[in-house]
Amino acid sequence: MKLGIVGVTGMVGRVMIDLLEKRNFPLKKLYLSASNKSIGKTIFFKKRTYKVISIYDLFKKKPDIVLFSAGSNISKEWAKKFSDIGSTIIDNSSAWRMDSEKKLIVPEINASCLCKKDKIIANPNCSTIQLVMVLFPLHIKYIIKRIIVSTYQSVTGTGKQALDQLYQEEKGIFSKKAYPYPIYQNILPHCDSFTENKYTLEEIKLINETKKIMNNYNIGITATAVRVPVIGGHSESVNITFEKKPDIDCIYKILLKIKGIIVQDNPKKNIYPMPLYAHGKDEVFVGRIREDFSFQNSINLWIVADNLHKGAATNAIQIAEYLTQKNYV
Ligand code: 11C
Repeated sequence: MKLGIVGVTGMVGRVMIDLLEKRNFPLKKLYLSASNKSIGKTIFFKKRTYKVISIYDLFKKKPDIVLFSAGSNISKEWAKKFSDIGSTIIDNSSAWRMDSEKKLIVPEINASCLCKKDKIIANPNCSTIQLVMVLFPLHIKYIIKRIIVSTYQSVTGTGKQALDQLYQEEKGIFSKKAYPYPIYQNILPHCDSFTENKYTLEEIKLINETKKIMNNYNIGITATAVRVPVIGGHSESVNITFEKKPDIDCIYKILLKIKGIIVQDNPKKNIYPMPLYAHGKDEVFVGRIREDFSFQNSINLWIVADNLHKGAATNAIQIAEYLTQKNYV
């Protein structure tokens, strides 16, 4: 397998490298590419050094799989060029997610819809992935009618500049590098840009991508996405209304069986998911599972995951692993 990464020096790209090594992904060749300012930098992988190359040079290598994580402009410009020469692209940007001809994949839910012909595959937004991981198995059992989700998102979702802003503000240096206001000791009800309808793009992604992955456009979803001064992962408070009456014990049993989900829910011992513990992990953590006594057939729960892991790099590499196992590349 000849695999390339576009955007290797970004926060997600770095995690991709770590995971390829940790998961012992079957590689014959690895090509690492990034923007002009990073060309020539050295990256360690399995005790070897790799030089960062340009996307043009990566293109010339004709990789079998390319993991794109360099923003939607680069994906729009390059993904088709790569697919035309036979590469399969797993794209971590929003460029292709809502394209009706491209599949939006969370392997635990819908990898089985992939086939050899899929040359550009979209990796969902981080806050969507952790949400659907928990929602989908519950939807199969009880049929979801409506979801109200409020997110508490790590600054790592914005990128290195946001992390710098947080660290600088901790030292008393205010620079507005990534956000219009301080993020240290503050929270911003604002992730990504605002749209005409007063929702942010992050909220719209959560709504549209969830429906597409669950292949159900009847579910009502509303979202408020909030940035918090946290680095370990995204958290989500979720209120779910089902068609059928849910049983809390049964919900535990369902979620305990899902690979990739860890239930952390013991109020007597103060056990619940937190970004501090999700940090660096590949799983999605769920807890605070309880009945909503104010509305019929409804529950509340709390989901946390490291947005750079399952929310981005882990999910992309799981897709690559699936394609490899199925001989689709
Ligand atoms: C955030 N979810 O936390 C975003 C980052 O569409 O892949 C990822 C944006 C995307 O700000």
